[in-house]
Amino acid sequence: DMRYPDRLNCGAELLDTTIGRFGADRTAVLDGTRAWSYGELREHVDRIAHVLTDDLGVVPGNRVLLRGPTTPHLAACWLAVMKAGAVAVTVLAAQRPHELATICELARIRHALCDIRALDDLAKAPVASLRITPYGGGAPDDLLHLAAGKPPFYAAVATSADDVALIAFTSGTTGRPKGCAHFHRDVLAIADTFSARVLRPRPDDVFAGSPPLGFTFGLGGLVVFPLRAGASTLLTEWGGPEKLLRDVQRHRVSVLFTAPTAYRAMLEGLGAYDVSSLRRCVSAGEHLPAELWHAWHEATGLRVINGIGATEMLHIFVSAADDAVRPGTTGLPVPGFEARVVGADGRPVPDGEPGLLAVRGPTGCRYLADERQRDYVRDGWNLTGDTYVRDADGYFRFVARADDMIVSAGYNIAGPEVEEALLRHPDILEAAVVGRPDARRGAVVVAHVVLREGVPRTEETAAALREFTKKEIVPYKCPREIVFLEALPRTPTGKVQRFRLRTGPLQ
Ligand code: 3SK
Repeated sequence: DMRYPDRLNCGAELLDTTIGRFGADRTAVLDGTRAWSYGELREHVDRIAHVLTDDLGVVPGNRVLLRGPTTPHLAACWLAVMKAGAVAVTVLAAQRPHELATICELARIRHALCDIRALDDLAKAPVASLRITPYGGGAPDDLLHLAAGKPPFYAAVATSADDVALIAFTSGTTGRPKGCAHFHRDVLAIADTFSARVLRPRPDDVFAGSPPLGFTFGLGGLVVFPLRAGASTLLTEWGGPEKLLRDVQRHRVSVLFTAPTAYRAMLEGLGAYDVSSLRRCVSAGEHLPAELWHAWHEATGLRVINGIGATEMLHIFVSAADDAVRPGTTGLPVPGFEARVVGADGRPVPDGEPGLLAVRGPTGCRYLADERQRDYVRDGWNLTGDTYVRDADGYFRFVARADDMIVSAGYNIAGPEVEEALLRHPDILEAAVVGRPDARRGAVVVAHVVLREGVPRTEETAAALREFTKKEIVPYKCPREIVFLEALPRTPTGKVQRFRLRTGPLQ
């Protein structure tokens, strides 16, 4: 049941209510050198909340920018903003001064809490009257120094369940950034749907993963879900797949959140680590090919929980776990959500036919003043921009991002299907397939591939790969051209930017 009381503060729920349920002594957060119990985390949060209201003059509804690598302090700042009834706008480390300025302007930000290591670009952002409070530098005006002098208890502001708790920015894989507003009840709803019903964490779980807290995949998976469940969470900066494997071994991580690219990369080094503590592995952010699901299953015995989420929906809304997993599909609507596949007219198409994925549930898209709201939400259904098929058994199967369908000589070709075929070849690490504009055919299929180390980037290799795909899929879908790249172009949240590949060689 997704009904919450009218007065609801998600920060108080995640801390005070969790402490009421599980006690204050369990470990809440760790970072490799220290661990805070739930009681200690609450003290840090409450002292920071005092600084926000008493010293900085933040009032409920004010938007507060948060910027820094993933650390327990960043999570504490986020929770303090929640308890103070303000609105958290967490940005990615990769965002540069001009993007930060756009975000500050769109979200009308006047206050920022910034890790001392991420200060430079924010200080350079051309924003009028932005008050930046640094943390982690030890100076007398440092947030943590000010917090140390505050009382250890703060009574959370009695926000309404429908007050905005956070604004998450997305620019998708291209385009102007859009701010997505989410309420206090939305933050709890993602824990009470996907996490409680599909992931099913336990208080003795240790969470870890790669997505930053400025990406709602990371905020949910590494802060909201573990705290709602009374579990522990490792909050460290992303240091690559090898470091993640080391962390899993060292901290006996049991719940892992990351994207397909990292699962693929971790497979390479898996043999050198003890990952027997893992019991749940979540993959989202991009399509998880069946072949990768099977490879991870073979190597670890674990059934990856695939899912599709969106910044507009806050978190995952189609997924499946355990025996319900059908490799190669995304899964079923998460309990609490409804999903269907519709045509351009918004009406459902028959099972087995491709169309646009439409979803509705306790969360939904609320762009800050943006005309694109009308494209995203139609008749109460959120259109995510993904082409899907619903199989006869009700499972949702990813076809392509709607923008990534290739129309070549009258044929409809889904880039990801060609990518999956290429990825079955042992020499290929990553692949991105796009339609390059072509006067005669409309578009031609071009594959961009990253080869495994040591495989020569020669015309012979390209010819062998083309021959290989002809045995895997019908010839009209096979790449006409194969381009070798060192790495695929990606957004700061790790999604492949196929639009950058469409127009020719990368700049
Ligand atoms: O955008 C995504 O891919 C995503 C996936 C899972 C949860 C949240 C998000 C934003």
